Amino acid sequence: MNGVVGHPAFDDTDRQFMTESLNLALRGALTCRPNPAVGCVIARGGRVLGRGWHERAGGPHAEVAALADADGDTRGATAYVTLEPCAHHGRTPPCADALLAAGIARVVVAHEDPFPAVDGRGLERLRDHGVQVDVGLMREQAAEQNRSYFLALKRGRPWIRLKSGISMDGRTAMSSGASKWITNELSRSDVQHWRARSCAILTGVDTVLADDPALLVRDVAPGSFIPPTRIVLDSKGRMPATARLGDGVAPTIVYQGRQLPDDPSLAAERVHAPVHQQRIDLAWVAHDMGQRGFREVQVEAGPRLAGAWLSSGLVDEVLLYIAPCVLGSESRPLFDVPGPASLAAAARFNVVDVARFGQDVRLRMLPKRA
Ligand code: AOF
Ligand code: ZN
Repeated sequence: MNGVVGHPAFDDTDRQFMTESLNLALRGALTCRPNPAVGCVIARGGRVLGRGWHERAGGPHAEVAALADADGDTRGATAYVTLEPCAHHGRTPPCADALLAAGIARVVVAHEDPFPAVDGRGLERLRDHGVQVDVGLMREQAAEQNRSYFLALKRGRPWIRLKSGISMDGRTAMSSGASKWITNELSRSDVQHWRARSCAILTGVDTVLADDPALLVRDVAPGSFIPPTRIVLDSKGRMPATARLGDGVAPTIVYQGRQLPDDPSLAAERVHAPVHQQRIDLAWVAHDMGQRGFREVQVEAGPRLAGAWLSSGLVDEVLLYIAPCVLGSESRPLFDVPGPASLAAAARFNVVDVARFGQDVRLRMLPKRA
């Protein structure tokens, strides 16, 4: 079916195969970074000839995997791809060329690829060779699926998710610092999946000194994800050499406000970061994490650092596990921040998802941006 240029018409078969491509993309979502998750279905006459997805950087792209799965006869077929096929020689050769060589007649794309080396060139190359290219089918779903990839290309920093477990009165720990446990086992297990999809888990040195966390991923099959880097913000150089984060089990980075000599007993990369008003510059850290190819970072921090991220305006998502218990007014708040000047000026969020884990409730929220 030919649509008006810029407004292609899609039918139910198109929607069915693009839905399948989006689902295929998910299979690589935990292993493909820093690349985007991409799925591809090759079909002809309503029949699927091949399926593929991008599993890991350096490995075949989704289109190449789907062509290999089709194993031969793909002349005149349609390829359904969740992202614009690439036109550049990266770690692998261009997918646009592979589709042309396979005699694909039509390519349906969910979302353009803003990667500078691609950025429309993939679509152009296909069209220049007489392939019908229809763009925009299930575009929102594709944008959501690779939201951190798109954000990183646009802003040069990762998607930042703030995660916390709180009591029903919004508290994260007793005044003594005790916090094991406020939320239940089911909630804490769910957190592991959010860790597994993160490129890094970030905390403050205060949390390291109080809890000595390992910030590893449990309850998720080893090998099914890339172990996230552990990050500590340490403005005054208080990171203890004996911290579990320095055990070498997963990579660790310490952003420190002071230039300190390397301590060989701590298996961590030390990065000297700028400090403003005795606090590490979070925008600088976000940019540095972006330079490292980090796409999604989960902040699991105490009230001061969580508050600083909130105030920075760099938080993209909040994941809150609420347990039905009361910790009282002496206990620690979620955010140590000055209150707004007026109710109208309060930071507000949209709740995009509510889930129950036994007696706990999980809220997923996105900031309302002015
Ligand atoms: C596609 N299909 O399945 C993916 C694409 O250097 P490479 O080979 O790792 O390529 C990385 C870039 O390729 C990535 O930034 C993005 O622009 C594109 N990803 N393209 O045609 C795929 N994963
Ligand atoms: Zn490609």
